[in-house]
Amino acid sequence: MQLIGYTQGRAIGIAIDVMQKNYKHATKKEALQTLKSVLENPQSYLQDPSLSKVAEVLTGDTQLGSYNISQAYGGMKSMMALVTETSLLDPNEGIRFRGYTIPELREKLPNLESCNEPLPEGLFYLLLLDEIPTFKDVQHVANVWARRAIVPLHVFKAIDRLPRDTHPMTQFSIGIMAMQTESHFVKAYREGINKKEYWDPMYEDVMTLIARLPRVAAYIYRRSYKKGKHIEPNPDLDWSANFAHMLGYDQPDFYSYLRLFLTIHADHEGGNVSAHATHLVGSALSDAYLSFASGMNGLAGPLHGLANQEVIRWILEMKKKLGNGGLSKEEIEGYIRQTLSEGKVVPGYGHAVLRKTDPRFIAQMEFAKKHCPDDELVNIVWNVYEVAPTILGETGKIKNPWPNVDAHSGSLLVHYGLVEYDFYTVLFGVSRALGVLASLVWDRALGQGIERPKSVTTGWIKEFIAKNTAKTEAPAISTTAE
Ligand code: NMX
Ligand code: MLT
Repeated sequence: MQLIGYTQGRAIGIAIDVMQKNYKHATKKEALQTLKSVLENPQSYLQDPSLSKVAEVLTGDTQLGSYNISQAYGGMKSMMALVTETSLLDPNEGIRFRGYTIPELREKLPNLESCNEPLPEGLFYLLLLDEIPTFKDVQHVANVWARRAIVPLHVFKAIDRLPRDTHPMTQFSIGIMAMQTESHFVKAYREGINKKEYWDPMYEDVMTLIARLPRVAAYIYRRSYKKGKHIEPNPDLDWSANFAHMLGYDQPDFYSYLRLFLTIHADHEGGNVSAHATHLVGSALSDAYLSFASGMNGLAGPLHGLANQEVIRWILEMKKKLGNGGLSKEEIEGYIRQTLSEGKVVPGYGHAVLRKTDPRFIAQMEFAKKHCPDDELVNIVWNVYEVAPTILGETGKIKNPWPNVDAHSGSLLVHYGLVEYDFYTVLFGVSRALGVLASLVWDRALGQGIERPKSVTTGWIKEFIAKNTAKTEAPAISTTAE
């Protein structure tokens, strides 16, 4: 039953506007200046009265979609109610970052001579500016992040107050929150900044926050698992390799894998829990630190980012139960059926939007085929992939029986020696910062409003059904802005 038709005048306006805009740089000499000048354009574009089409959709009430009661109870799946510029997810094809698929990005984004995988610095540039960067552009971003990477001492002290066995994602969230003392946005707001300028201190916070995340993450890893023996950053390395170095993994192949990992996990349009939480909290004009920490608290859920640790835990438990020898496909099948019969999910499988194998899974499978085709855990992951979709499909209720990004990452991390699987979601979080924080800058640049959907009670819905049994569409309550 249709509950309420809804309109998205302002949201559509922003989307069309951004899609039509051609952001071209005046100069590439000073990266920060360039980024800022590009970001300055959207507001003036939006406010140009000669652009009647934009003005029309901004004030218009064009219907974007409709939805039903089951969606209101079931997590708002498929409801188009958000505008996120940085990426778009097609159920069958998978993610496109600013229009580019993952294979295209592996081809087009700049990389180092020593490595075929893209530099995530370049992906961030693309997400922020909607333009494939040159190698020089990527160097600019890398330099800005390297300059801003020093983490204030009180952040480490805040983390150190927690018991050492605190889950790494909890430590990560607290570390991010502790960095909020440095927020430019908070200071600018207190000083009475004009709302048209919000994007500027937000951009500054975003660049500083991303610059510092690998250090905070590596600190948590070394504190939790390596007796607090920390490793100083190496400023000569790129963002990913330096992160790997601070974690304690200096193999060139691991550098490559981390570059790929940090690129492919960065964004998955706006409705996933971590992106939506960041956007939602940011809509109250909470700064980048508060907003991103909220996103990370969502990522820490087992149905979302924590699934990458759950996959390895599930595989290791299967190995323990069935013996440490090679696992036959029949044994794996039996274990999947047992997991389902115990009312548990098979981690790494299924998706709220995707209806095919996740291209992020495929990218990692390709990487593994090239770098470690004989690895035992990697082969178990591939064997699970051969049998799980059929079994999950047979249940008749799982909408997507195919693997998602989390089904593969853990096996590669174990391959390179990073076996402490409780840490895996922190790696996901460092990557996710690139997408959700680029989006947060755009949220402020485009003046997106405070998020405040209407909620009703079950009693209200029962009454609504009673009154409208014969109707398919009924505007029983107004959804226009209060
Ligand atoms: N194993 C067992 N049951 C599943 C699975 C799975 N992998 N996937 C979905 N189902 C169940 C689901 O729990 C639901 O059961 P019920 O009706 O009893 O509540 C039913 O199938 C229908 O669910 P869907 O509509 O197919 O999926 P939904 O959109 O609700 O959830 C996920 C999507 C991703 C939360 C779900 O597929 C899942 O729990 N997967 C395992 C956890 C996982 O891998 N999460 C990572 C997602 C990617 N990420 O990084 O965030
Ligand atoms: C993600 O990367 O955020 C996950 O695949 C979950 C989602 O898109 O809902």
